Amino acid sequence: MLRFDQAPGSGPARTATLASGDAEAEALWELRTALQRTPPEVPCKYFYDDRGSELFEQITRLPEYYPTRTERALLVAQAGAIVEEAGGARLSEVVELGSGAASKTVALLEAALRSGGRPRYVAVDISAHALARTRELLAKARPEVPVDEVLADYTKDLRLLPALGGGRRLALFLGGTIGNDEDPEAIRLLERIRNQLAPGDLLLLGANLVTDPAVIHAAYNDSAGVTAEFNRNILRSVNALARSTFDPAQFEHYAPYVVDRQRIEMWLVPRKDLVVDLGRIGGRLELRRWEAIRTEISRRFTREQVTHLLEMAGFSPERWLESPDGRFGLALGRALASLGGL
Ligand code: AVJ
Repeated sequence: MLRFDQAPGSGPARTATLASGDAEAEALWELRTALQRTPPEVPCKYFYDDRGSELFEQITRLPEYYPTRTERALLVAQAGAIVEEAGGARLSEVVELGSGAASKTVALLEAALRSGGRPRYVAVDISAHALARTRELLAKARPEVPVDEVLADYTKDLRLLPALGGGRRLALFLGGTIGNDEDPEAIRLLERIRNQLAPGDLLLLGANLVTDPAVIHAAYNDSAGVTAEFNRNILRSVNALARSTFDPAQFEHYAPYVVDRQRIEMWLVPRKDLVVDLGRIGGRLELRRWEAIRTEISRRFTREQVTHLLEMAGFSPERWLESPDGRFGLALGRALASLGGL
C-alpha cells in the first residue's frame, strides 16, 4: 500500500535517461501512480538505466533467450526484400525506436547500401548508454552511414525531423517490445509512429509469437540468473531517480508464462514485510510478504493479432515474415494517410 506524506519533488536531472527537470517530475508522478495500483507496478521502461541496458545486452546473449537471435537471423535473411519494399535506393532514412545496441540494424543498412541508396540512421532510445553503444557499433560496421541520436522516451511522445530530401523512411520497432503493452497502449504507440511518417513510408514491427510455454519460460528464467538481476535492477534504477530505499536483495524474481493470457509476467516478490521510503516519489510503500510488484508484461502474439494492431494504428499490412521455428514474426506495414483531426 502506498502512503502519501508529500507531493513528489522535482529538481535537476540526475540520470541520463531524463533530459530535463520536467521529465523528471513527470517520471516521479508516473512511478507514484504505478505503485498505487493493486498490484503495485513499476513501468518496464525503468529497467533501462545504464546498468539495466548492459544487463539486457547480456540477456540477448544467453542460450535460453531466443528472441534476439531469432529475429536477427530473420532480418539478415530478409534484409534485401525488406529494403526493396521500403523503396530500395530511394530509402533515405532508417529510424529505430529503442535502438538498443543496434546489432540487427546493420543488415538492413547494408542492404540499402547494396541497392544503391545512401541511408542515414536515426537512433531513438531512452538510454544514453544504449545510444553510445549504437554509435560505436555503427561507426565500426558502416562508417559511411550518418547517425543521428535522439535521447527520448517514445512511450511519451515522439517528434522526428522530416526526412531529408523527400526520400522514403523506414521505421523499425523491433525486439518484440510491442509486447510490453496491452492493446490500447500498443495501438496508441503505433499511431504515434505513424503520425511521424509520410503516407507510403513503412514500419517494420517485430513480435514474439505464441510458442511452447516451456521455451518461453526458460527465456525469462535463465540458469545464470541474469534476468533475475535485470529484474531486481529496476529497483536500483528507481532508487537513483527518486532517492527511495528499495533493497533489491529482499525481492525474489518470479517470471511465469501465463498460458491463457499469452504473456510472460515479471514480478518482484518481497521475502518479508517491508516498508520502503519512496523518497521524492513521496510517502512510503508498505508491502506484505509475498505482495509482489509487477515490473513487466511481455506478450506473445499470433500473426492475426499483429496484423490487427497494425491496421488499428493506420497501417496497411504489406508483408509477413516468420522465423522457420515460428517463434518470431516481422510485419511490414505501410503508413496510410491520416484521416485528419489527430
Ligand atoms: C526488450 C522488451 C523485448 O520483453 O523480452 C528481457 C525485455 N525482459 N527479459 C522482452 C526483457 C526480460 C525484452 N524486450
